Amino acid sequence: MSAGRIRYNWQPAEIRAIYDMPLLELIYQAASTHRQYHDPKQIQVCKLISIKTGGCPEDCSYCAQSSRYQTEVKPQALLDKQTVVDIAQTAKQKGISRVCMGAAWREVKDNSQFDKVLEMVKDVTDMGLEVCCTLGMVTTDQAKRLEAAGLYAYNHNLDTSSDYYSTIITTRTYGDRLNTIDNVRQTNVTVCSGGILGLGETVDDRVSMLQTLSSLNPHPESVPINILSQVPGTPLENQPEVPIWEVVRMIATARILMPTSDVRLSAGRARLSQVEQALCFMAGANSIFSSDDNKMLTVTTPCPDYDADRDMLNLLGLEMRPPAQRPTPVAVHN
Ligand code: SAM
Ligand code: DTB
Ligand code: SF4
Repeated sequence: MSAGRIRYNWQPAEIRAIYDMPLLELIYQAASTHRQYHDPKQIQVCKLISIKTGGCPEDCSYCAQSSRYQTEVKPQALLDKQTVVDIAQTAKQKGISRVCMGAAWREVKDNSQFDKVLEMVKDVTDMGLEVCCTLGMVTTDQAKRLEAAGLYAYNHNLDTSSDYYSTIITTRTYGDRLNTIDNVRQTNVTVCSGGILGLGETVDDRVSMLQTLSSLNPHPESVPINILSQVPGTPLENQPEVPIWEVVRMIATARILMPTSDVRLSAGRARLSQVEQALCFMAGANSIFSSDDNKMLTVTTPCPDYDADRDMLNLLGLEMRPPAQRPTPVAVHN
């Protein structure tokens, strides 16, 4: 294997061979690749803000915010700008360098709500933070408006393989997802796209998703790996827990395939011990989400606390990465 070379043509058999490597060899190779492109002492700590919670018309089988399922999430109106700025200010004081604003929307509509989101993006960007938005599908024109407001990243996950997608979501297609990612790529906004472990997918589905992500040129600058949070009331409420070894294999494989990307240990981290998280960092994860309200986007999914995370990073000799200077994505051809 040519560890560390940037490639856009990884084949399923090659990816499967990486994923199935003896575990310690896999971690060693991922850790080596990680060190070629990143400072391994640095972890980016991000804060999620659910700017518009619940009532979503999509039917994503894992999601607490879909209006199709009875969950403990109560729909709320769009937050006002000052609330968002205050949350971002506290996060900044705690050393957080990136704020991700999520809305439970199928797609962005050109209306006054979008205008308000653009203002939030501008104000939080002006605080010197990296701002990411995850608002559902966007057109190229909407991506350009987000770019003009200063947006640093747009999150739009593939979630799983193209084959398994329709088992999990029926209200949109994999092609819709790729199309939005492509629309964001028409701008200088960076792309954040990853998936979820534990939806009932096979290892080959994971391999297929990683192949799709690593065939994007440029690679997504950010690849979140979520562990399913089994939300009561959703069709996936009884899914078994994902073994930690599979989480580590997925992170390590993502790190080897997409060496320059940030690999984010996202939903599901709250149930991992410090030792398990340290293994994920060794395998190439270099970002986490942290919070002061004990939740990721919604109450269904716990998130560790800023102070606990700072203590953990100190214990491991890791440091919080400052906000990035804005890079310009560059296409590289094989
Ligand atoms: N509505 C927008 C969309 O779907 O693109 C943005 C928000 S959505 C909550 C963002 C991502 O969160 C999803 O793509 C999924 O990967 C992740 N997510 C949502 N619910 C989850 C759960 N119960 N467990 C793990 N990850 C979850
Ligand atoms: C991502 O991949 N994970 C984050 C962020 N992108 C938006 C969201 C996780 C959501 C967990 C479910 C919840 O909080 O309801
Ligand atoms: Fe809506 Fe996003 Fe949840 Fe799907 S994942 S139901 S699009 S909020």
